[in-house]
Amino acid sequence: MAQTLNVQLSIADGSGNLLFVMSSASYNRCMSERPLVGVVMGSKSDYEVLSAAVEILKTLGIAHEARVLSAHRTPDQLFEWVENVTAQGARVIIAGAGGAAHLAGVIAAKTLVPVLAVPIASTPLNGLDSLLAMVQMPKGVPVATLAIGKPGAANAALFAAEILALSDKELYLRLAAWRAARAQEVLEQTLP
Ligand code: AIR
Repeated sequence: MAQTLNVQLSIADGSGNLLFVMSSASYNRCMSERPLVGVVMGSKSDYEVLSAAVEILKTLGIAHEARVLSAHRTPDQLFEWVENVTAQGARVIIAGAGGAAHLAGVIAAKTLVPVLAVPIASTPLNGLDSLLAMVQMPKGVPVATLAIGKPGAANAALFAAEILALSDKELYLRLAAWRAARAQEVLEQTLP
C-alpha cells in the first residue's frame, strides 16, 4: 500500500520563535494548483540564474510554471504560452533573458499582467546589454526591471510575492516570516 509522508517545514528565529510553518501537503497542493506566476527564460542556459526565482517561489509556496521560450527563436510559441498562462490565472510574469533581451518587452506588449524582467549576463557585455534592452521600454508598455543575474532573479520572485500578497493574507504572513528570518541571519553573523 502506498504511503504519503506529510512533513512540516518550519523556520524559527534565534530565540526559538516560530517564523514559518508549512506542511508538505500544503506545499504539494500549491504546486499542483494553477500557476499564479509564469517564469520564462530565453534559453535553458539562463536557468542557472532563473533557478534563484523558482527556489523562492517554491519556498513561499507560490504555484508557478517555468518554461524556456525565446522572443527571437520561438515567438509564436511564446505568445501562445503567455495567452495560456494568463488565461489560467497567472497574475505576474517573470522573464529572464540575455543579450538582445526582448523577451520581457514583447510579453508586456501582449498582456496587461505585470512583467518583471531579469537581465542575464550571457554575452561579453556582461548583462549591461540585456539590462538596457529591458529597462529602456518605450512609454506606454511598462516592464519592471530587476538587477542583473541571481540577485535580480530572487528579487523578481519576492516582488511577485509582494504583488500577490496584497490579496492573499496567508502569503503575506509567509513573506513577512521569510523577511524576518533573513534579518535574523544578519543579526547572527559574527566576525572572525
Ligand atoms: N536569447 C535567446 N533568444 C533571444 C535571446 N536574447 C538569449 C538567452 C540567453 C542568450 O540568448 O536568453 O541568455 C544565449 O542563449 P543560448 O541558447 O545561445 O545559450
